[in-house]
Amino acid sequence: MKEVKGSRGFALPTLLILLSAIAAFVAVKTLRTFGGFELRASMQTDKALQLARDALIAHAAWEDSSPGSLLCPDLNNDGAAEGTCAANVIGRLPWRTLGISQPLDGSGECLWYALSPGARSQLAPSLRGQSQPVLNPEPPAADHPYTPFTGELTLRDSTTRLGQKVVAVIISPGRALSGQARTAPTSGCNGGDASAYLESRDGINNAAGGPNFVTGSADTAFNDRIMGLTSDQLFAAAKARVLIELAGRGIPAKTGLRFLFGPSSIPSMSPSELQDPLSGYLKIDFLNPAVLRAFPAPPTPKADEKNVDPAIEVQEIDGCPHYVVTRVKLDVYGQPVIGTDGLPVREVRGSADGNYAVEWLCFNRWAERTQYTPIDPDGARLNLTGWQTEFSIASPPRLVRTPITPSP
Ligand SMILES: [Ca+2]
Ligand SMILES: [Ca+2]
Repeated sequence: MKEVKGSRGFALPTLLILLSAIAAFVAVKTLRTFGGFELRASMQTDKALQLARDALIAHAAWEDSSPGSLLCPDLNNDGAAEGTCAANVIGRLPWRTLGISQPLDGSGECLWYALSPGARSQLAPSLRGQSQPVLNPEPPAADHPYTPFTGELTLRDSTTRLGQKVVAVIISPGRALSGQARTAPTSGCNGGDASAYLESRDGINNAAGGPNFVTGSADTAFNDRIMGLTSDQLFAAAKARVLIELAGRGIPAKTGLRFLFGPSSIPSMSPSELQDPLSGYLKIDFLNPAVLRAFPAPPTPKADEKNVDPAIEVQEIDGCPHYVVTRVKLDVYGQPVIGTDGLPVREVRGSADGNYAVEWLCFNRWAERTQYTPIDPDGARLNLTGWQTEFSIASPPRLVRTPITPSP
């Protein structure tokens, strides 16, 4: 009994100490696990935002409307971008159209996305420099002013109180906060409108669709995290595409300057005649029929009873070519209208379908911002800030990065 008593007397404090130690261990472990969970969620959000941004940049570089233009958000929650969208709409990231696996933030939510109205790829290249911004971030030539494209959205950091111009924003909505009712997923993402996901801070409501957005540290009233896509990031990739289209593709050369220098171009041009002697930039007249033939043109449209003798013609807008479809004008009886010259009168039916490099190169003023060096006998070197390419009739363009060196 004594032994038992003695052992019980020893056991109780030991047990208490042991229990306290276990409690402390569990508390520390729980805190660590919770902290680790938060950290992992935050890293997952960063990863999703970066994947989305990279995919948008890659898509914009190969956008045929104008390199650097961006696709519309997904407005009906099916993962695919809408073909057209109004200015300042916000929707979900169109991950299916971007060709990536669905990026989810640290709380398992789909990402939201909004873009500059002037960056929408639905806008015809011929509107650039007219009613829509020129999609070119480089400072303009003195004789042809435009505003270098920096994006029309402003992303404010509520912590630093600094704002920056961005072309697009990608938003991690975070978990639902008090008052936000999200519905069950119907097609991959949870349902509900933007206000069920995005909040306001500093008088800026992220759910409003822009042009102002706000990011900052999370609390109980705000947990959106936004990554901006700057013009610099966007065009670092898009400029490489511009140089490839200018130089020309195919072996043997089928398009671009390489075609223009070659024997298939009638007349062919000599590399030395395309340099502006004063500025060293590329000097090319995109309205010159030989130059037009060096770039893909729309196919001749099909004829029917309303479209008599349809043809592709070039309309000049501000020194640039714009492809339109023309046809014979018909009177109310369906008979050709004859002009004073005795020939059928023609009318413009509308813009030709599709996007053509010769249009977006000209309307976005890329040639006049590209440094050009002829290389004998049939090649040249092109430079845009950050990129260089050399090519000849036989050699397709080889792209080399040219880092910006600090000025002395
Ligand atoms: Ca859609
Ligand atoms: Ca939120």
